[in-house]
This record gives sequence, C-alpha cells and structure tokens, in this order.
Amino acid sequence: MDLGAVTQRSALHAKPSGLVLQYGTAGFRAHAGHLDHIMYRMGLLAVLRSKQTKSTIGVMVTASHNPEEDNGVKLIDPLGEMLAPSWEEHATRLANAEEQELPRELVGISEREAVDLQQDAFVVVGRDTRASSEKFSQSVIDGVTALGGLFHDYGLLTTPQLHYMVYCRNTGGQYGKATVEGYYQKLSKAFVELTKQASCSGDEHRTLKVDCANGIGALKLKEMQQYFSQGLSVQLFNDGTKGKLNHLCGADFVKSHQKPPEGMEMKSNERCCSFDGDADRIVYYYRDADGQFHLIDGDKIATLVSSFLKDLLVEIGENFNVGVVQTAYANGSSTRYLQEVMKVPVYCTKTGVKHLHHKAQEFDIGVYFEANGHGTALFSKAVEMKIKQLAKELEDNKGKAAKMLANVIDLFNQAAGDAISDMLVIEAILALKGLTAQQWDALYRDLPNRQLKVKVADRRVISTTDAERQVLTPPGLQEVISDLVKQYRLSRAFVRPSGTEDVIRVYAEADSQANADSLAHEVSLAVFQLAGGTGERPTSGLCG
Ligand code: 16G
Ligand code: MG
Repeated sequence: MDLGAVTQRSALHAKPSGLVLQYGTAGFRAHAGHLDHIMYRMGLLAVLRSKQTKSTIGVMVTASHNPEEDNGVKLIDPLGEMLAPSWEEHATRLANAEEQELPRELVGISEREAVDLQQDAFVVVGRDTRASSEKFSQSVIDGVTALGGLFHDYGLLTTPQLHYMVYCRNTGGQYGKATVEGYYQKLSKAFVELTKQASCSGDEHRTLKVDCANGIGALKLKEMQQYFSQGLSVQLFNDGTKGKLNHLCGADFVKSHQKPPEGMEMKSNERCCSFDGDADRIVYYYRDADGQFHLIDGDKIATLVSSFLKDLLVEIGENFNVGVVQTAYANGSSTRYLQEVMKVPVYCTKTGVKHLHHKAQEFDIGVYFEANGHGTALFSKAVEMKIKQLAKELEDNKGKAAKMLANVIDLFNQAAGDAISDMLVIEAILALKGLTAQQWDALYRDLPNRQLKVKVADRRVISTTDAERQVLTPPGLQEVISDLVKQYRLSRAFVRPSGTEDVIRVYAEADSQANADSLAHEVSLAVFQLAGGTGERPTSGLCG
C-alpha cells in the first residue's frame, strides 16, 4: 500500500476538520459541499473491499430522492448487494479520520479484515444526474487509483443498473452482460416474451405515463424504450429537461404526500407511475372517474407479484417455499390480505433494503417490498434452474406457465429493487391478467394512515425491537403508545429514529383518516415529551 501516494492525493480532497458523517441506511448522504473527501475515501475503501473479497465492487454516487443540492455515495458488494454491516463501520471510521490519521485508519482496516494487499482490485463506478455527481465520481476514481486499483467508469446509471453490473461481473457473465446494452436486452427480451402471451388488449391498456422525478430514470428509460416498445409504450414526464430533480415529483413525493406529482397530466383511469431520483423505487396511481387520486404502493405491488407467482406455481404443480417480506410500514390491510386471503407467510424486518433483501434470500422465492416502493423478487439458484428446465420440458398450459415463470425470473433485477424492472414486471402481469389499475387497487382497501416526524435533541435515545414495532427506550414510551393504540379501532402505531434524517418518525393507522391523524398526533406528543423533543411541540394536522 503506497501510503505516500494516498496522503498526497488526499490533500486534494481534504476533509473539513471536525466534520463527522455516518454511513447510514443507504450510504453517506449530506449537502454536496461536505462530501468530496468522503468520495475519495470511499474509492480507497472500495479497493480494500475488492481485494478482500477478490471481486469487483461498485461505488454509486447518488442521493436518491434527496434534494438536488445533496449528494451521497454507497458501496455495492460482490453479489450486487448492499455493503456488509461490518464494512459500514469501517466506512464511517475512514470518513471521519482527520487527514493525518487517514493512513493509520487504512492500515487498521486492512489488518482487521485480513486484506491481502498483493491482490488486484477492480471497482466500477456509476453516478446519477446531479450537478455535483460527475466531479464526485472523479474523486472516487482518484481514491481507487491512489491505492493502485483498476476501475471502469459507467458514467450515468440508475442505482439498480450498477447493482446489476456488479452482479454480472462477479458471476462471470452468467447473470447477464455487464453493459447497459446487456441490461436493456436481458430485461426487454423477457418482457416481450411474457407479454406476447397476453391475449390482445386495447392500445390504451398498454400505455403508461411515467414521472421520472427529473432524474436518471428518464435518460435510461428513453434509451431503453425502443427495446420493449412491442409490448408497452411509455410517456415520460418530469424527464429532467425543465424541472428540478425530485422537486414536487418522484416516488417519494407521491407516496409521502399521497398526491400526484406536478408536471404530469392525468386523465381519469389512466395508469401512471413515479420513479424516485435514482430509479430504485416505483409507485403507481390513478384518478378515478370522480377525479379522486388513488395510490398503489409497494405493498400492493408485493401482493400483485406474489399472487401472480403463486398462480403459476400451482399451474406447474411445484410447491416452492414462497415468502413475502415487509417492514412495519406495510399497511395492515396488506399484511392481512397476504396472510388470510392468499395464505402466504409474511415476515417483517427493520426498515432498509439490506434487511429485507437478506430475509428474502431465505426462501425458494422471496418477494420483498417496502411500502415506499423499493423491492424485488429473489429466486434461489435451484428454483431458477428447475423452472428453466421445466420451461423446456413441459407442454400445453403447464409449459406456458413455466415459460412465464422463467421470463419473470429474468425480468426481475435480482440484485436490488429496480423501478424500470419492477415497472415491466407489473405491466406484464396486468396485461397477462387483463387487469386495470382500478381492479388491481381493489384487491384490498388500505387502512388510513399518517406519518409524522418529531425533532428531538438526540434521536439515539429511542431504541426499538421487534422489527421496529416496539420501543425499548426511553422507558415508559411504549406503554403510552400501547395505551393510545387501544383507544382506536383497527389501529397500530410505532416510532423509530430515521436512518437518513435527524428526526424521529411516527407512523399510525386506524379505521378512519381522522383517527389515524389523531393517533399519530398523540404519539408525536408522547415522543416529544418522553424523548427530549426540541423546537415547537407537534401541532395536529402537520404532515411529515
Ligand atoms: C433509505 C433506504 C430505504 C428506507 C429509507 C428509510 C436503501 C437503499 N434505502 O432510503 O430502504 O426505506 O432509507 O428512511 O436501503 P428513514 O430511515 O429516513 O425513514
Ligand atoms: Mg432511491
């Protein structure tokens, strides 16, 4: 390790002294003005991780749905997964080391992780469309080369595309070709094959309006649409040519405000969807004949997907172990529907993709979605092989079902939730089942819910258990929440410290919107009182 070169180059990416940042749920995120040293150091760390795992590692420069002025970075592990938790700690330590401590910190990490420094390192880099991202990806590359690593810069990519590239490269191309073209071809081929089997439906049925959050999703969807146009035509809005990234649009905006994005014309009963800023989340929605807006979130996507998969498995007579993974944010109606009507086992994990992804890997087929629209379906290698073999052997309806399953496996991004891939899966299922958005939405009715946030002096005072559904500390808070919940029908409430913002998040649901609002408000007051609230006391009617 040429520590001289590392230190010398680091001076060009000097850390503002005293600045402390943490590798959170989705990597580092902060105002872009604070991040240059982080980018350089994540380049360094990616080299160490690559040497240790003897694999290609990804570094994605993005801050997803955050405002344009922010940016962020995260590392992608060999199978396209989120960085292992022990390395998140290394990332935080490395990010916060003052300039003169940097070499010692690097040596420390290499020793603790038994990194073979003679090993080659290869890092792939991608970035979103933020103004600061290009320069930042250059800083990442500076870090990679300072430690003698080799790299490939993919330039502009959606986050899930970079996950896909990493996965392809580390499986010797078995998963697919590690190029943007390879991604487009793999997904589009599976999609077109699938939709060919749909009985002819009207043109209007196959048109989808897509709000691209003025982000990278617009560029990539524009490039890709010619590949799948046989099966679907997309109309792009908020494509980045006029509006600001994530401003009054995108999946996060639509989900949290429960209203349509600006910049999209919606006629009644038109099927619409929104991506977030780095295209790893998707939510659907429509307006009914009375002009009322209806959101179809990640929970309903999970339900649509798992019911489709289950039907096909019944058809081919295979009894694979299927599980659905959600978080505490999943609407109670969705959990009840999955368990009681569809009879699929449902599991709850902590918030954050890595938790859901790992749980989903325990099943033959694991479907995971956060209510906010991040998710995918994972198929074990054995199941994939079996289904692909059945697709060749079986005939008639069974053969048709097996072929559909084989294509669905190829269409899902197995490395990460992916707005483009999920969109194509959903569109294929709706076409095959002949469902409109309204019919899909009518599977079950969401319980009214409300999310709020409360500012406290130190959000670490709140700790949780039971997949964030119960509070452990501060003492007494859980009892108050449980008492409040008892006062409402069909109610549920929980609080947790955010992993991406300096706030406590509050979630409540109940039999009516007024009751959900009131429960959320009362829980916020309890948090404010018992967990050291700062600023103004929460007032009712505030939407977080
Ligand atoms: C990040 C997570 C997302 C989670 C959200 C929660 C990834 C790739 N993304 O965006 O899964 O739902 O954080 O945010 O893990 P919060 O902790 O601020 O509520
Ligand atoms: Mg995102």
